[in-house]
Amino acid sequence: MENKKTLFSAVQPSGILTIGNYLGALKNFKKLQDDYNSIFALADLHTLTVRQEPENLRKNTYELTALYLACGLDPERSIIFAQSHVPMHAELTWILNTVTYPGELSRMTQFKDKSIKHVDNVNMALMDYPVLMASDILLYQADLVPVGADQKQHLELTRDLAERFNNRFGETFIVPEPYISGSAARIMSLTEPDHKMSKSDANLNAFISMNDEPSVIVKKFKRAVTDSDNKIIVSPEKPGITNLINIYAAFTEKTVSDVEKEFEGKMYGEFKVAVGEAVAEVIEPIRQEKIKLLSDKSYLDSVLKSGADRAKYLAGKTLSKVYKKVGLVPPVRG
Ligand code: ATP
Ligand code: LTN
Repeated sequence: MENKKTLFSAVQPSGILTIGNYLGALKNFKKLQDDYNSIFALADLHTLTVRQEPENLRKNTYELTALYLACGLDPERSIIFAQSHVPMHAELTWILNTVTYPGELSRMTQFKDKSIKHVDNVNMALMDYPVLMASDILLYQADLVPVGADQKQHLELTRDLAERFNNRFGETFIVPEPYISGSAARIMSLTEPDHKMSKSDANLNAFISMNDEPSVIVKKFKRAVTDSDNKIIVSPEKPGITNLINIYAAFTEKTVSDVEKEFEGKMYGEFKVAVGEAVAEVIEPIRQEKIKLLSDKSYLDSVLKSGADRAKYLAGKTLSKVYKKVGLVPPVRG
């Protein structure tokens, strides 16, 4: 590893990603990967916290691997791997569970939301989700963790657990910093702009998937919910149009105020088409590249294999240190 700080992040292979995931996470992964020793996981164990069709989970795992690569993550420069291929994640979770209190987990917003959404399957792993996430991050001694705004609370818990462990057993973990980027960190639904855009939304018009073709993207933006006046400005009273401005600004790399100026006096209809076209222009080459990559599963397997080998080496070092600190007798070698 080069003498740089370490970056870790992960995404769940729980479905086809949306432009929310792209702007909140993947786009920043690419931007930051060269400035850090970068490690990107597919959080497949996290995905099991809600019911999955096994066949879909397998398919989505390859989809996400291909998407990582299509978005510009480079397996030569960054470590790309599946969480379940590196057993230390589950092992460190057990140890961190010993310094985590149930009350801390039951008040997590995501746990409360998902408990309502999956009322027939509120399982222990769903509650323990943030501890597995803390293990992901702390195993690699990560300094920086790029995520969307919805993950901020989990990052705070990670920091608390790292500090608590360090206080109890002596300096062991680096306490990581979140990286949450501005107005693109929380992209909202196109049909209910007061809700987060989510890949698991039952209404397909609520989100733009990374698999949507250009004509579909433009059509969905034309239908996006806005308000009845015609001012293209950011305002808390205008969540729909604010969301579209944020999306347009992020995809064209313009500032929000430049976008407001660009569309001053224009009609919503014209603006919505411009947003759709700007999004499609970025997404379409990624989609094409992903299709190409998906046709070579053995290449994707080889990327995950070499990523897991490198990840295991780093994770093993931290886990040995942790086991020693808590007083577990190391196994005799040979
Ligand atoms: P689900 O919608 O199925 O609950 P999710 O998309 O929220 O899942 P992940 O796939 O694990 O969950 O999210 C991956 C990354 O995308 C995380 O960093 C998350 O913060 C970010 N993200 C998710 N939704 C949005 C959004 N609407 N806007 C910005 N970032 C987002
Ligand atoms: N819970 C995250 C995905 C995730 C993650 C991580 C993100 C799992 N482990 C470690 C950053 C660091 C989510 O985005 N829903």
